[in-house]
Amino acid sequence: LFAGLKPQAPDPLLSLIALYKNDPRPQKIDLGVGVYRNDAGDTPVFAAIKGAERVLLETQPTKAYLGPEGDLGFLELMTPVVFGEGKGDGLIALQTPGGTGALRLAAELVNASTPGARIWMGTPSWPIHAPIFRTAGLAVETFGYFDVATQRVCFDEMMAALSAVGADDVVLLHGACHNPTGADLSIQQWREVAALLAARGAVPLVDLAYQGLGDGLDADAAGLRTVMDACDRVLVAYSCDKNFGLYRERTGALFVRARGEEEIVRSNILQLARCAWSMPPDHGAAAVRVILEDAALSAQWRTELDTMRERINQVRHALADADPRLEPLRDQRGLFSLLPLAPSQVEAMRRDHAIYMAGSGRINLAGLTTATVEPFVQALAACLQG
Ligand code: PLP
Ligand code: TYF
Repeated sequence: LFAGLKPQAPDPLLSLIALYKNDPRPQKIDLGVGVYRNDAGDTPVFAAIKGAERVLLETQPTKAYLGPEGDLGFLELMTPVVFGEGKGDGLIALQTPGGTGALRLAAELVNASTPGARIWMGTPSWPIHAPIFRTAGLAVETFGYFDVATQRVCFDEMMAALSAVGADDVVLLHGACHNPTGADLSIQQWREVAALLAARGAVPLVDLAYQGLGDGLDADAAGLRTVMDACDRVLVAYSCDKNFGLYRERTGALFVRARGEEEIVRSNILQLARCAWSMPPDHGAAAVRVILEDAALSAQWRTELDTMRERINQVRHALADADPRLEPLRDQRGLFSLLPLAPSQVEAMRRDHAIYMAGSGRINLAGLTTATVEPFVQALAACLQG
């Protein structure tokens, strides 16, 4: 029965958790998995989430099944956060197990309609994107998105590639805080991409996993909203796992605009979700709903998110101030930047300095603290020279 299975590599990012844990050196620094950490190096539960959990503990009347869409209040209250006040009418919305669940469901939906449809994505990208799409049956096409040496988006290359996309092709776009590069499109570039996709009849799939960690909730959704203004068909894979600190609670949503085809699309999404997980896990979305229903908890959440964002951007400034070679990181956004390191240099950082980062040279800036910026910059300088 299992003879046909091929060996599979472990998740390259999640494998770093164990590697780091098993390193006995006390000065070790974890810049691996994309989890926010405060200046003490911790990832505490948001106070707003704790508040919402207290409310749920006292008032939740039942654990009986919800419908297949998940928590409707969560979806309704998240819609203006994502799409803007008064926007998002007519969208199909479904709660999913994290942003990953939303990406997989979006890919399954496309494949159910057009088996083997093409999905275009810039490289580098989150290493899990391509396998998710291929597992769902899609054909992945790539174009160069980011030049590591110059630390810039290759916008001309991207536009040249996208000018060849066909009607009904899907194009993956990172909504904000690009993983792994931190390099996002400017709003002018978003307008050009949105106009091109609309003109060609291609369907954007916007992956928004870090709303609020870059420049703020509205600013980080500006690209997505530009796409919504231009295109009649849009897929949005959304994650609450970073901006509500819910990670293991697996909280996300798929939003779909399918003008004129809402009913057939909705029924297919429900069928696909039913055959995958039936109903999404409740707790994270219920906590988010309780926060968004309550003015005080909402204000507390926004303040906590502001604090996270400000700290990440402070680390960016500290790195850029400490070494002119890191100047490009100042204007990048979100948890990640991609350093121009060869695999041997990434290995040397780990072996000689106990600094853990993804094999690609990606660092999670939130893994640095006021105390560790300096040793990190010195270790990096040694590896770049060595
Ligand atoms: N998309 C991107 C770009 C990500 O970095 C992540 C990472 O967590 C996800 C999607 C998946 O998010 P979740 O943990 O909610 O599944
Ligand atoms: O890129 C990251 O580090 C985050 C966390 O399978 C993550 O997106 C990594 C791998 C994975 C799920 C989440």
